[in-house]
Amino acid sequence: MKKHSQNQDLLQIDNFLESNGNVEKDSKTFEKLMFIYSVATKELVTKIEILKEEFKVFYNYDLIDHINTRIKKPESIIKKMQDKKCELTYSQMINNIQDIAGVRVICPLKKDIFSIKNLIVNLPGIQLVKEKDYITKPKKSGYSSYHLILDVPITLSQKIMYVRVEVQIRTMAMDFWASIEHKAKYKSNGEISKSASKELVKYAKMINKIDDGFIQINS
Ligand code: 0O2
Repeated sequence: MKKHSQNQDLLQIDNFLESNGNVEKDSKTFEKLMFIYSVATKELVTKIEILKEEFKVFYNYDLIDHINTRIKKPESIIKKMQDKKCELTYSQMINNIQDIAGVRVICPLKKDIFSIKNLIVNLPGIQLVKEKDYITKPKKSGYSSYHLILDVPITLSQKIMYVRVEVQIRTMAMDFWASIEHKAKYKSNGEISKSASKELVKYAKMINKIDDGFIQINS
């Protein structure tokens, strides 16, 4: 069977998307594209919510604590395109920015991250594009999370199309760290001091120990 790709699908809707047109954040085209990305997050979140409920009802198990979604802000999309040295066209945006639609799945225990990941990639219709395991190998910053880049099918009145969504899966403790670190970076315009970075790496390691300890307590 022919594999769908979000790029083909989105770039083909030329009746409203001039794919080589310049990205203009206040335009109708931008608004329509963001709508399509938001539909994809809704479709995926509904499926993940059902998995969460299924584990609760059938196994009395809290596999997932909660799920967040966000659509990347226009300014952040444009900044990321500039950082990646992309031309500011819609086709470049669709092809190069993988996390316009973002879903975050937060779970109590570290061991469940891999189960959740397997459940998500095996959802019917979902296509796995790329995965990044920052759990087994955290980033230099200390950041720990499992990332999936997926193509998610959505149904509009005229057609089914595949839309790219980034999923981040991590524990509540890892999420706490990521949120504090993100705020610290934001406050200092992305540049945190060497000593603060060192502290953050130290805290990330402590959080990893706590996550391992929680698995022992719960086994
Ligand atoms: P925001 O504000 O969350 O939107 P790629 O093109 O996919 O190869 P990218 O997107 O840098 O490159 O991939 P990566 O490293 O997987 O990062 C994707 C997202 O993960 C980031 O999006 C962050 O949300 C999160 N992330 C990655 N590294 C860190 C980190 O060190 N600290 C924190 N707090 N989050 C991180 P954005 O666009 O950077 O940011």
